[in-house]
Amino acid sequence: MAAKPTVLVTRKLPPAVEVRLARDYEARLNEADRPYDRDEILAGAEGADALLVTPTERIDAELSKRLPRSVRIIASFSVGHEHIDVAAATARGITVTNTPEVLTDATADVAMLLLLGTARRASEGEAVMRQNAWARWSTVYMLGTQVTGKRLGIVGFGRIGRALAKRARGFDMEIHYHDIQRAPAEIEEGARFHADVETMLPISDFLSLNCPATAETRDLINERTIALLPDGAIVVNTSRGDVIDDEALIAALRSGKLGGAGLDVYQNEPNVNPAYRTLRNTFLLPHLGSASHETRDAMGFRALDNLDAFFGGQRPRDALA
Ligand code: 8YV
Repeated sequence: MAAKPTVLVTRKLPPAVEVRLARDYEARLNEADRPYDRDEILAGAEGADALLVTPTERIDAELSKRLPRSVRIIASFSVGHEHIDVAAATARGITVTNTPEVLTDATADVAMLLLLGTARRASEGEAVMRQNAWARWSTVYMLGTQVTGKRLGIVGFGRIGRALAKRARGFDMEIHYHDIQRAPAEIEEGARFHADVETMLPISDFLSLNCPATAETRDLINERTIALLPDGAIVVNTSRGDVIDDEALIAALRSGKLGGAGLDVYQNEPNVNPAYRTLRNTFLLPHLGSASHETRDAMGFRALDNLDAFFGGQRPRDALA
């Protein structure tokens, strides 16, 4: 029987995924789950056939070049792949894969949670209960914004943006979206397309960011674009922190230009801009978009399916580039 391929696994994976890994591969596991630095990745990759990584590892062009020749595939446990310079890896003859589709519903659920949680001041309400600070009920106590009937602008109408639209329709929201290209009518299901994000912002009572982090989307939410939103608008982000200029968003939350922000992703995670924590009108989660048992297992299995295909001599279904 042929030797099992060796895989450097940079982070701890869900138990069922590690069991399958150990069955089919010579797995170099990270039991302590302490993120590896560049030298540790390089040392661990020595003689390995594959890397199984997450967004906490940055595989940029320089690191790609220094990877041992033995490494032929990098499977990422994520749909986002901005942490890997795919072109540089491809130039080295390394295949790169991600895990699309399996986290669509979980992430759209969290986007809807952020939307509702921010609109209805769930963080503030929860804090009052936990601090035993609820003095009395009143007709005007902790009033929020209702989502029913409001206009939702979705930036990025890919799988997650569409799944959010489906959920928001259940709340009778009016759906608008901006993407590079218009979706077919059967996918739009009445959602209104905006070729320019500038035309969508002024009608977005709620704005959800569901686009990948690229050079084009970096700081998309900035002082200029925030000014285009209706006063009191609510912004939610389940994509990547780099899509938002933190200083501009914080200033708009402070001034009251924006009604609130629901955030699951941040620049420089986990070292989040501390101002977010001090603001009353933020609803904050620690990057939980795909964090359900079912989804994290599915992501791990999808990454393994990609490795299995590759070492079985086929092109993995999620090969990038
Ligand atoms: C995960 C994500 O939390 O898949 C992605 O791109 O951002 C999240 O779903 C994370 O990447 C898991 O590795």
